[in-house]
Amino acid sequence: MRLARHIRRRTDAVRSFSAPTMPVAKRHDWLSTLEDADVANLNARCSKIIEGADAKPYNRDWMDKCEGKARIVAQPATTEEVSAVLAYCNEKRLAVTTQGGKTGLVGGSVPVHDEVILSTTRLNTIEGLDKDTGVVTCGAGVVLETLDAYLREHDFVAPLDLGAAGTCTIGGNLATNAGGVRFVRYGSLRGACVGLEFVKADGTVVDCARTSLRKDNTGYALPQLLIGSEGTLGVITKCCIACPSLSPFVNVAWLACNSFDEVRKVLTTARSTLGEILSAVEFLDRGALDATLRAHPDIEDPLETDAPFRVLVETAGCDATHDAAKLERFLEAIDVEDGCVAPTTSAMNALWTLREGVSDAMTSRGFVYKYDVSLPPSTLYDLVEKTTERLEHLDVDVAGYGHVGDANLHLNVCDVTGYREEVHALLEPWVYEEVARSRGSISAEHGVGQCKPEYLHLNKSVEAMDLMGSLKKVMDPHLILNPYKVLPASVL
Ligand code: FAD
Ligand code: 2HG
Ligand code: ZN
Repeated sequence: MRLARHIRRRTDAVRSFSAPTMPVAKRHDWLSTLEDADVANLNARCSKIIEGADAKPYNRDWMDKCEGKARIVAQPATTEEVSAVLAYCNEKRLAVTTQGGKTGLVGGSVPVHDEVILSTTRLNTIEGLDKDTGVVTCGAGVVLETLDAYLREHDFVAPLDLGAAGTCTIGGNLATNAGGVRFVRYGSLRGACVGLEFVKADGTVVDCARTSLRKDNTGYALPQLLIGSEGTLGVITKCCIACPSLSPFVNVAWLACNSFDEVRKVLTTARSTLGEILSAVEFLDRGALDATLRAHPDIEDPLETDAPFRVLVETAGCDATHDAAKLERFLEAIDVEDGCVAPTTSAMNALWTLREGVSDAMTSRGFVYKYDVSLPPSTLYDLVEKTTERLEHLDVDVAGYGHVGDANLHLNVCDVTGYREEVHALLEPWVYEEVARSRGSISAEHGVGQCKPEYLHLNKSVEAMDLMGSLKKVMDPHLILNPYKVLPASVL
């Protein structure tokens, strides 16, 4: 029993710049083009403006798939500067893309054309923690791992955790309503966020972050509008997040399963035997495991079996003896091919690296088509099998992994030869239509970004999409905020 924390290296956000980019939406003709006079005006309003070659890395996304052509990056240090930048851009009809850690996986954080990039990374002050309520107040640009480290010093933890924690920002997490590996324990960030300060497109600062109260039912929940809005409704500048207490005793079990049904049984048994100490249930298939093992030659799979699935079950509790007894009961109750419990903190970290390293391993190997879907648990893995069959004649790697505890599958198809129209056409819209046929969601946790607006109708009714368009026009009448993202042009 030990106090554990897996440490991630910083996600390398700048890759080779050599992969081809995806097809993009046509530029809106109502938006202006940035002139030299605008740059001078923005320089007067914002304490840091990045220009020219230095702006290039901010234009290319983490996956090396999407590239914009922004001339400048505004990096405000205060809410007032954010407000001044937006007020100016709104008046001049200059489009703005807000960017946090740029780890988003749907091309939401980079411009599509020549939008001004508004980087939040200097809004990185942690204002404080209310130890009575567990509510932490901080700037939107605080890196998730930094926030979590701060909280741990005070015996609290962030209510979410994900593989990009060393780079992503809490503002980006909120803007995408990120899920991650603790969702099964702490639920959605929507529940944890008790206050937000945000800036509307016209520069108005809306302060709903004045309190660290956990309960406040005074009318419309405005922060909820911003959560998951992916930079299309406003810029989040500050947040108040209710954080759980630290559960210091952590265990990680690594199990080999022969079928996806076996994986599902592990999940139900974990829920019933581990109860409140269950803190993660993740799975990988053979394709994902091979990719991550290849990328981490220093790490060995402790299980020698060829069984096609691995499940990572983590517990985190406050009483080492009680936790050990529960874990024992869980291990006795499951029927799997093989399994082990990590004997040391470094062994735990290695297992987490195998799981969280899959995304990076796939992306480093070639061009990756990524699908992040929710499906009914009983048919969750069928999509991976059908995809493998559909692409059998092509030389591509298919991997299925994800947050099985939340019925969230990540389907990755990697083509080492680069982007191929033929592969793309076989995958889309087919994958999204398959998901819709199974009554799943085409975006479980990554959002819509620039990759999926044209498929939004598969999850939203006409009336719901129209209302989304109306809300957009109320919040951002000149449609300058993150254009070409989330909403299809048809509802604007
Ligand atoms: P960015 O990528 O910079 O931006 C994402 C979106 O939010 C953009 O649309 C942007 O315009 C908007 N935005 C950013 N900041 C603000 C703000 N302050 N105000 C308004 N809009 C804003 N996601 C998960 O949900 N679960 C996972 O388990 C997970 N694992 C990942 C693992 C890896 C290795 C990587 C690379 C990514 C992973 N992601 C995961 C995706 C990504 O990390 C999350 O979506 C994260 O929340 C994005 O945060 P960011 O600061 O990098 O935001
Ligand atoms: C994960 O859970 C992330 O590892 C990334 O959400 C998934 O890259 C992906 O497809
Ligand atoms: Zn994920």
